[in-house]
Amino acid sequence: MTLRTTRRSVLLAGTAAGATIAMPWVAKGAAEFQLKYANNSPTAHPLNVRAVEAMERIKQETNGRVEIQIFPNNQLGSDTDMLSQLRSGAIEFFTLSGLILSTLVPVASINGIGFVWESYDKVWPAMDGALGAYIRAQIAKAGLHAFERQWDNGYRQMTSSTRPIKGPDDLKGFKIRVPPSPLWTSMFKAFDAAPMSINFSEVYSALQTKVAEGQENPLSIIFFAKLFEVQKYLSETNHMWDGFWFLANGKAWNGLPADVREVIAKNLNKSALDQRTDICKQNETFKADLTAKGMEFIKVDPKPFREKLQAAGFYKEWKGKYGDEAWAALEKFTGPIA
Ligand code: X2X
Repeated sequence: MTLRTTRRSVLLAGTAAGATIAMPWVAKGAAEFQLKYANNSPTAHPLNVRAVEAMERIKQETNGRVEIQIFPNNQLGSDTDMLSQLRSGAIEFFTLSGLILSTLVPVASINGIGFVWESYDKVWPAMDGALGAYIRAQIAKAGLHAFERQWDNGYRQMTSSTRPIKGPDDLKGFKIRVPPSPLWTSMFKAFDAAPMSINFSEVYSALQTKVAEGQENPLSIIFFAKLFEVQKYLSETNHMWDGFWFLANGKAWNGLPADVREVIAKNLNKSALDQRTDICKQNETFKADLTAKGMEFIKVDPKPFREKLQAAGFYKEWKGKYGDEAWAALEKFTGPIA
């Protein structure tokens, strides 16, 4: 399927769902640099709200030379499709979970190792510091540019339409959707669950048709993608922390004039920080919001989950895969793992 066809067909679907973003700063044919940015997130999600602000500032500060059009909500296809489009240059920008990016840059999933991040006070110094720099250097080797500041996806929670997940034993044989990434599949296999790799663009329908019983995502995604309509139980597992890298096609990025690059980078990095604050603030009210939508929250003890992963050899296996240097860069911030 060509990009053109994909975009047309999905734009139609997007319009029906009210999922388009008004972009008054985009005037077709006017700007010197007309660029495209795509993502998988609902339009009301802080990722898109803050991206809109960044693109407005970028247009202003470049005196109209740069217009970046946003394609939210999988309008251009799944994460897998959009990653191909980014690599081929069909789109210039894309935000992607590091865990999914690991299909191209293996070390990019390292921050997703389960049950290692005590709090955001540990996460951001790592991702803004040496761990993030290490990952970005590997991303650059794959021909992509990652902006310094990562955007927050969040701490992930497990949900289910069939049975509540209270401890690791409840995951036995559980048909859980996971994003396409070896780390996710490996972790849920270690729990003896039955993980199925499905792109986010297909998650709502996979849950609705009960192809999958459950899934796991941060509260913001569960709320804005309306997963509460097709899921009943929400277990507060905080099992992984996940963030979005704001990525550019390396060739397209390096082809832009230095002054333009500076304005784009400055504004994307600023909006990333604003977006992180939004997620934190909204997390305070999501529990009440999702309960009002009919979800039942379950408090869980993370300890038995972690012990199960350890007993299954999960940490040892992934330390071996990432290598000692990367693992040390992680442990520098999380403290000793396993
Ligand atoms: O696919 C998911 O579950 C999501 C939305 O969290 C990611 O982008 C990894």
